[in-house]
Amino acid sequence: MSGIEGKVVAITGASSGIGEATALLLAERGAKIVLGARRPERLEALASRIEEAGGEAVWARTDVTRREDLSGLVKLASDRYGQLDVLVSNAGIGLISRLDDLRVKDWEEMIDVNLKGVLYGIAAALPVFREQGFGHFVNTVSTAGLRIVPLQSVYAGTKNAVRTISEGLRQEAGDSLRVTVVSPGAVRTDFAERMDPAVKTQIDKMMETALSPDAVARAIAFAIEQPDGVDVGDIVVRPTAQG
Ligand code: NJP
Repeated sequence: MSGIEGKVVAITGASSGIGEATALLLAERGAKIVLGARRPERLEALASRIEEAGGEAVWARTDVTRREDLSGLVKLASDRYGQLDVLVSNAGIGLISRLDDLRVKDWEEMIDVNLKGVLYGIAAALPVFREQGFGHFVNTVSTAGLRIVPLQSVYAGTKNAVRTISEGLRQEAGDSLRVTVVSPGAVRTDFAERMDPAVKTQIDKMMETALSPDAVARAIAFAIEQPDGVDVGDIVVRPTAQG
């Protein structure tokens, strides 16, 4: 028995990249997976892939900017599997640009997805975790918040807000709930697809040495598999070559 087998794990941003890799790894190790993202066709295909490999998965179209969608995702876990052990709040976007460009709509979108999306996850899962007497929040943040560089200030700000809230949550959580933040460095995913072409060239260069999303999935699995009394608080996973 691993510390993952039988756990019910809900994952936002499960339709691609780190979320998808995490779903596949945890399912392979015996977790029951509840998949959330906005693209149902990708979630349906991923759930089928997990089931064909002998695992268990359900999915719900989930836009993390809508509080009721997070409530629905958590309810799906409880209705289908009777509990929720872990919520991985992984959905995120990186619309990076110079502040001078005043891309205020992009700033707002990052706040809505990266910050408010995680808060809505906490609002949905915390009462359930309290009622159960156990639960684990895993929030995907970023090395962008550890080394602050031009273009990434609003993105890094949303991620560091989550880092701060996660630490406050950990302190309030008491001895029965666990809280983990995972900071990926450059990871080869669809993350840069929506970036401005000028910025994307810079990011594409970073992607030459980027990690496979499996590397982050393994870090998340490490946090989840620990015995109940062990809270892995903060994990940084970046390419050896990243500055
Ligand atoms: O990127 P990608 P990653 N509601 O684009 C979902 C952080 N990170 O795996 O809704 C719900 O493949 C989207 O699904 P869909 C990053 O900040 C990455 O790299 O169907 N879901 C997709 O599944 C993020 O927090 C790097 O479009 C929403 C997922 O989010 C996390 O890693 C570096 C949504 C994004 O998958 C996963 O990103 C780093 C919404 N409103 C931190 N909007 C990196 N890749 O280099 C988006 O430091 N999604």
